[in-house]
Amino acid sequence: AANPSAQVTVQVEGKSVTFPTQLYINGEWVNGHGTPLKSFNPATEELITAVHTADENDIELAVQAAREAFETTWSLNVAGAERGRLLYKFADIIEANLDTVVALEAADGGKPLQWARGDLMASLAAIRYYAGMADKIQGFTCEVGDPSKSVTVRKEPIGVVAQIVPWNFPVMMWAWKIAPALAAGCSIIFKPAENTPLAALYLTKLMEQVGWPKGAFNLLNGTGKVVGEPLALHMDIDKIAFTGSTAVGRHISACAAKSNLKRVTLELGGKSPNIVFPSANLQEAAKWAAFGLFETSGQSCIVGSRILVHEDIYENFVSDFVKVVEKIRVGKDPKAFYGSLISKVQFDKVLNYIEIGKKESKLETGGARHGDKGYFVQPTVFSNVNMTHQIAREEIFGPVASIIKFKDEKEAISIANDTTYGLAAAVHTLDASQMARVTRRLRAGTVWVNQYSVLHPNVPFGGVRQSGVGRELGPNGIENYLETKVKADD
Ligand code: TXE
Repeated sequence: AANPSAQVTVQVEGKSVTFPTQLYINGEWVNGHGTPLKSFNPATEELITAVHTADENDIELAVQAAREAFETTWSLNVAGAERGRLLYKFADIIEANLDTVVALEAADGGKPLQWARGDLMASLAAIRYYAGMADKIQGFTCEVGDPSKSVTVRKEPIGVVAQIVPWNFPVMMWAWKIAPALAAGCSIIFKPAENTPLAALYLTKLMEQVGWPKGAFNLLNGTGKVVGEPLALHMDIDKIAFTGSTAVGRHISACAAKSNLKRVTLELGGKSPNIVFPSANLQEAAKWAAFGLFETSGQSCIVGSRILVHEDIYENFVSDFVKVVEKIRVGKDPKAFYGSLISKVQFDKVLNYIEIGKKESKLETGGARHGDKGYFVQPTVFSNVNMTHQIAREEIFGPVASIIKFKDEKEAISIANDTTYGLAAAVHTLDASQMARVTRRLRAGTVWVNQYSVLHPNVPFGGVRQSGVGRELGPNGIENYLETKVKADD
């Protein structure tokens, strides 16, 4: 297929938006030589636009540009305070164009506008957090036995980094990745998900107003196979940061090992437990359980898709929870709590899990498509689920809750940890000693207490076990982009 024009004007969420569709390499918009990608609005199933994609040679040019910038005009040649200033300036420019980015994000991902706006605010917070950190990267000196000598331990940017993100939070995942890397002084080759390329194109256009040295940031669209994998295998990329499925994360890790042992950070899938004990405020627990599962149509890595409930309160909780869930509004209007799934593929996958669930357990509510246009799925709740069921073991990535009964604290912990994942978990209890015992034993990167899905830019986020490697956000987020160098004088 022929490439789309270099710049397009599209109608999204009632707004007319103009942005480039090309690749951004070495500070210039250039044609891609790969097969163009089509981006659809999953809420309407309509084509928004096609975008250029990279081929092998385009990837090579981007890596060379990133390397050249790293060695000459960027990284150690630019003071931390200046790197921070650029990021603050960028955040201000994004904020001045917020409505446009929100509209693109909402249309490309099928989200209600107010949720896209929330994602944007969180993204700005992350950019500003790392802007403030750019001039606070510190090493130390220490004596080395001989009191007349000492060594200096410095933190230096890792080098050229590739960043690959998924489609569920296109702008937020972009911000979590580019902000710490640019604050650290790395140069970047960024690849959006093939389903959601639009916001990154527009944001890159805004980025040009800031004045980064050319080559510090490069944007390549394309599929995982054609663009993602060559980045993971590239001999001159020093680090790869990935968010996506566990299967692809494992593959990226293998590619890194097989090529140049580039550093790898991974943020992968989950099957997070949300445990409700009898002492909890059940109404509150039901609300948090619904919030923590149905946000973004259940297409979030942290969703509490296994709701574990004590047998004494099981019946009551199920009935409270179903009442809350039946009030959830699905759609794209301002009152909607969640929008459509991202694609036909995900829609079919989720509906298939729902059919499996109907055979394995008891359907309490939902269980079908919502409406007849767009990939919307009703909020769906299954009870009488146990850990032999497929819907309790596999990541569904849709608005589907499994409610599992437990008899005591020990069994709750054992069911909660009976997964290969370990991204998040939550405990609902008003018993302080139980809270302490259970949070300590849960194998997860984040354990919420009497809440769910609450993230902050200054708090590390990531998974244990097969949910990932490393942490984003907080001070850990910038460490991912730094190496330690020792200077030992004679
Ligand atoms: O993810 P992929 P998909 C889970 C969720 C979902 C399932 C499939 O369960 O249903 O994964 O979604 C790039 N080398 N999550 O297929 O394939 C790809 O281009 C390098 C959880 O969309 O992992 C995209 O940019 N890169 C998750 C990114 O990986 C490759 C969010 C994610 O796509 C590649 C998304 C390859 N060989 C899905 N293959 C979360 N943690 O939130 C693909 N990619």
